[in-house]
Amino acid sequence: SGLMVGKNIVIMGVANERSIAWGIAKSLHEAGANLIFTYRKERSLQKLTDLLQKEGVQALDCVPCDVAEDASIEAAFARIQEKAGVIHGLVHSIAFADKEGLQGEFMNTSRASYHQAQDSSAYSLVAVAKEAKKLMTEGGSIVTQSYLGAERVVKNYNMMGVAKAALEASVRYLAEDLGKYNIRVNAVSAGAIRTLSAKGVSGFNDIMGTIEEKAPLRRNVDQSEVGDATLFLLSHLSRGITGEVLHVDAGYHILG
Ligand code: 0WD
Repeated sequence: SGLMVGKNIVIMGVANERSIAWGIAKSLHEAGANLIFTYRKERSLQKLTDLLQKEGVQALDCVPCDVAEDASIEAAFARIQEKAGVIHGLVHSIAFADKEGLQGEFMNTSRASYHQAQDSSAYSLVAVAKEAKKLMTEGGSIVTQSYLGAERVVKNYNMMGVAKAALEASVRYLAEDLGKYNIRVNAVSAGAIRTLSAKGVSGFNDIMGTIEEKAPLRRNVDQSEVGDATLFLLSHLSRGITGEVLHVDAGYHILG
């Protein structure tokens, strides 16, 4: 469909072909959007370049951005402004936690790991929203990626669950701040998907097995389903929705 023709969308967080952000990129590309990517590691740029070529996607630009550094965020958005002028959407698909923090008891989380998880996974949305707003002069839509561990205790998810809770609260506060500029802010809460980041979560296979057995749809979700839901939240079709957390998890979250 041509749902996103003429729309410039920034996608942050493609590390490889399994990344949720890459599933989102494919949905947006099919809908006709112009895409701008940001990456952190050089390795990710290489993967991204290969993926774009393989899929025949012509990106407007691929821009380095480490969301842990304000200067990096500012430089990235200055370059995006030069290339695109106006942007209409932003996809934040970024999180980081050290592996030691994703096992055992939450109580043992160190101050340093806790701060790093909050900074990379929750504050980063606030920091990029502020820069994106300056380029969203025709209104816009910002979508981030969350997880059930924000709402419930999910074994081993620990401080990342606390960071996702902060992320979802940030979505609501940003939605209030930015609504007057016709900029919407929402989150997708995705089910478990095998990606590079997921490798860091202990017991991830068990989680996927439980979902397959118990979720209303009796299966896990994939990147294309998260991609299509994110496309909806970025598009005109969701124009009445802001401050929302949309579960794309085969219904798993409704279970007691
Ligand atoms: O089951 C899952 N995989 C779920 C993931 C279920 C529900 C939610 N999510 C969330 C994650 O928590 C994250 O917020 O989706 C988002 C994307 O995760 P993913 O697709 O599972 O993970 P991955 O493919 O590893 O991409 C994460 C990217 C990586 O890119 P780079 O270029 O750095 O390799 O986030 C990046 C991470 O490194 N990232 C950063 N990017 C810029 N600056 C930073 C940073 N400081 N820290 C991490």
